[in-house]
Amino acid sequence: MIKLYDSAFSPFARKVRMILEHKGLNFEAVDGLLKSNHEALKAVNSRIEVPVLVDNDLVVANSADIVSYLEFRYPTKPVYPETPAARVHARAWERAADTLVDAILSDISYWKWADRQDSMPEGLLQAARADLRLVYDALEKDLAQREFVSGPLSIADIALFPHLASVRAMEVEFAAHEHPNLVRWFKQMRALPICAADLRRAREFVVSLKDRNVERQRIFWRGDRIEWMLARGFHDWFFREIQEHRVLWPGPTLPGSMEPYPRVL
Ligand SMILES: N[C@@H](CCC(=O)N[C@@H](CS)C(=O)NCC(=O)O)C(=O)O
Repeated sequence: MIKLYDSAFSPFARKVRMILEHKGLNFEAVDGLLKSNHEALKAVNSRIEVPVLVDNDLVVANSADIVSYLEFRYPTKPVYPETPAARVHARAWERAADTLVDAILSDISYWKWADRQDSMPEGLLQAARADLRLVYDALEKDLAQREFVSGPLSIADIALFPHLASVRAMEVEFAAHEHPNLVRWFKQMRALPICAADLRRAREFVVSLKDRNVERQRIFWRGDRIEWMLARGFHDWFFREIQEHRVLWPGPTLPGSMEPYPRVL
């Protein structure tokens, strides 16, 4: 029995859920970011982050590690490419999606969903546009030669999709006159059943956000998102966030003991 601590709002959880669906695996999804599920999530991941995958008594946290576990344990319909070069390329894109694209898009998203009265610091959106352009240019180059980012459909495409699906809403979109192959790729991805289902869940989540008991007062910050904010010069803004108690930090986390995890749900 597979259980996924999920959230339709988390690009990392969305990546894992799409891979479970791609592989045709049965699983139960629990919204781990609902406040009512925090204790259950904390019992399997003391960082209190989604996604976490529980496969019988085995707990796997961190999306890239979950994907790697799923590839090893359920190898049918692989998402890691076969050739060494393509595999390295696809994993590098997964990492770029997880650490760079996520950081930029998260850091400009707070004024869209968090419960706050201020507006985005001046220059932040421009910094996001400049850095995302580098991403779009690199993808355009790769996609000029291939149907998907690393050849056949792979972890690269699935990791990038949830992020790139939000760029229009975040006002940092790419366009056909500059990035025609990227636009072609996005349309092709959007039509895949796993992506169409993902978009439906994400839209439903956004529409019902105000009625959901999720944290919207304080923002959960961690490594890459802080790095991008500081590296782009918004340290004063960030330190004010800390001083004004609008920051939540992840808990410390260590590998489990290889014992069965505590059953909470
Ligand atoms: N490195 C982790 C990152 C996961 C992550 O950042 N999860 C966020 C949602 S996107 C989270 O659970 N944050 C806790 C919160 O928002 O309360 C992974 O790849 O799984």
